[in-house]
Amino acid sequence: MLDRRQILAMLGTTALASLAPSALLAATSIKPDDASALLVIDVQNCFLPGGSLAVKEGEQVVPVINKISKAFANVVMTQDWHTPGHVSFASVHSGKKPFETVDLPYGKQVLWPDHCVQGTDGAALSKDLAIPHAELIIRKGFHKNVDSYSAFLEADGKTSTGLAGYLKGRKIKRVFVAGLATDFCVAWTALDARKAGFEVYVVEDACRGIDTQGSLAKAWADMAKAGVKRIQSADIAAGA
Ligand code: VGL
Ligand code: ZN
Repeated sequence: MLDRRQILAMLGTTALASLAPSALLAATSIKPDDASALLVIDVQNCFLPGGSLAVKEGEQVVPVINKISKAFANVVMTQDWHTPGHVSFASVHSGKKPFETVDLPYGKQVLWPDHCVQGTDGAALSKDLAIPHAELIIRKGFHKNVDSYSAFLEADGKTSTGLAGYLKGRKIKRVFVAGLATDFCVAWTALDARKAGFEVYVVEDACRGIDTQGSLAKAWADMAKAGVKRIQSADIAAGA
C-alpha cells in the first residue's frame, strides 16, 4: 500500500511533468493578440545621437522596435511636439539651466534643452523606423504652458490626449510600451495606461533612459508598484 506521503509525492511529480513545458512556454513567450497594441514612444531625432536631448544609446532601440512591431496588428507612435518657447525649455526661464527644475502651477517641471519643436527636423520620427503598418501618430506637449511626457494625459494631470478613448474604441486591452525615454515619456505613459485600466508591459531592451537625479530607478520602482510588467523583446513571440 502506498501511504499518503508517497501518493502526494507521485501526484506532485505527475502534475509537474505534465504542466512544465506549456507553463514554461507561457511564462517566456507572450503572443500579442488583436486586443494588444504596441506604443512606440518618441523615437525622434532630438532624442537620438546628434539630437538636442540625445538619450544615451537611443539609436539602439530602433532595430529592436522594428523587429517586435511585426508581432503587432496594432501599432501607435507618439511624437513630442512642442511650441517654440515651450514652458519645459530651460531657455525660457531666466537663470535656469537644462536638468534644473522649476515649480509650475501643475507641479515640479524638469527643464530641458530646446527639443522637438513642431515641424523641425529634430521633431521628426527616426527615418530608420520601419513600421509602415503603424495606424496612428499621437502628438503631445503642444500646449505652450503644459508639458506632456505621457501619451495619455498632459502634466496638469487632467487634459487628455484622446489616446485612451482611441484604444478603447478599438477594443484594445493590453499595451506594450517601447521607445524613449524609459524614465520620462515611457514611464509616464505606462503609469497612465495602468490608470486607464489597460494591462501594461514595458519592453526594457526596446527603451533607453535619460537617468537624471535618480529618475531611472524611481521610474522602474513606480512602474513595478503600479503593476506594469517589465519584459524583454525576446519574451514576445515573433510575428508574421
Ligand atoms: C521626453 C524629456 C522631455 C521623453 C520628452 O520623450 O522622454 N523627455 N521631453
Ligand atoms: Zn519634451
